[in-house]
Amino acid sequence: MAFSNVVLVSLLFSFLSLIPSAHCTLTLNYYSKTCPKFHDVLQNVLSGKQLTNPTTAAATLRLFFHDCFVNGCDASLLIASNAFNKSELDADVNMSVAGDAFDLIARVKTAIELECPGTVSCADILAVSTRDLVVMVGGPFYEVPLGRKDGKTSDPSIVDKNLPKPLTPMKDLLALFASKGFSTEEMVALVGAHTIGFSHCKEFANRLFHFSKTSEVDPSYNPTFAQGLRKLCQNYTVDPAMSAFNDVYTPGKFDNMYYKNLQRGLGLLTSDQAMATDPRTKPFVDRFAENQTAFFDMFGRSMHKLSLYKVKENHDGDVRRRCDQFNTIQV
Ligand code: HEM
Ligand SMILES: *[C@@H]1O[C@H](CO)[C@@H](O)[C@H](O)[C@H]1NC(C)=O
Ligand SMILES: *[C@@H]1O[C@H](CO)[C@@H](O)[C@H](O)[C@H]1NC(C)=O
Ligand SMILES: *[C@@H]1O[C@H](CO)[C@@H](O)[C@H](O)[C@H]1NC(C)=O
Ligand SMILES: CC(=O)N[C@H]1CO[C@H](CO)[C@@H](O)[C@@H]1O
Repeated sequence: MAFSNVVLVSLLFSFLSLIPSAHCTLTLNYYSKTCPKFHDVLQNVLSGKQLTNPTTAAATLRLFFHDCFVNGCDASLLIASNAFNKSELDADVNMSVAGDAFDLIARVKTAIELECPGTVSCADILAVSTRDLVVMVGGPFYEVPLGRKDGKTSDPSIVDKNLPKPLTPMKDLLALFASKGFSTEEMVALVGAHTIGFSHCKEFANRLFHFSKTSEVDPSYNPTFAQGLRKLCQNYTVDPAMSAFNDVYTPGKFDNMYYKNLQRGLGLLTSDQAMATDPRTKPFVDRFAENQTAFFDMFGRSMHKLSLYKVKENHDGDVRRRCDQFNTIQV
């Protein structure tokens, strides 16, 4: 009896996985015939760029996250505003550090257009570049199925409500991720991306200066860390470029140090630090801090899932000739 239940359950699961889903035609070997050198060409550009500009990996990872969360992984965030109307990019909460990422995608696209014109989408280039850069800085490998098309619209009015902010309350962060199909554990793993890269002072200055009536700095900061940040950010209003590493100990390495930092009050953003105390997220922070393999497994799985979020296929999209412009300028 117990045995047949097991068989039934596993049968049910295999049926469930046969139900066609939105991303059923994406495949790992999508370009194997049409652009066999896709991955070699991309790797070549990537490693050169990351070597000369070590901030590229973090910038690209963040760009990818924002592109996917705003109407799916369709490279619509790469569209530049034109004389006629504004694009998503214009509305994005601070893509100011992302210059390296845009430059990277443009370079990869140029190299790939020479090899196989009109074949590889910008959305696929962004998805694979992100994965390869994560691996390059020490993070986990995960499969990225291919065949995404590039979006035909880029709407600035939907950006804001689709992206999390440092002061978004935890219940709203959880709801935002849940609305896109991500569990609490998957959210905690994805935000582990903050193990690389940096944030501008204005994103956490509220925690450093006049935090509350009773406390100048946010008491959930480690006090020594807070004093260091106050020094670093003292001129941030006149020099808005001032910024701090998201992971103070190993800023350029993709590892689980981010979660260990949270346990010691070294989380940079309000939303980072909150994950270490909120009872819904704390168990995952503690597990990822303890066990890097557990983090890497969940991060890889969640990134794979993110890379499939609301992808456009076939006639829902294009293969853009340039990643920053629609093929026909729309007026
Ligand atoms: C709770 C949700 C999240 C919030 C509130 C948040 C917020 C932020 C903020 C404010 C910055 C600093 C931007 C700047 O000053 O230029 C940042 C940086 C960054 N975020 Fe997030 N983020 C979240 C989740 C994620 C996720 C899920 C990913 C990727 C999977 C991600 C990847 C990054 C990366 C890599 C950077 C560094 C960018 C760079 O160095 O250029 N973030 N984030
Ligand atoms: C411009 O407007 C059209 C029509 O509303 C829209 O489809 C397109 O995404 C908009 N953005 C850009 C940058 O052209
Ligand atoms: C802030 O500005 C003051 C006065 O211009 C300067 O002496 C100091 O070095 C600056 N601090 C930082 C961290 O840039
Ligand atoms: C760490 O996590 C991995 C993956 O979840 C698991 O297989 C392993 O047993 C864990 N290691 C420890 C020491 O708990
Ligand atoms: C939407 C938003 O907050 N944009 C800001 C991002 O940062 C730059 C420079 O710090 C500001 O000029 C933008 O207004």
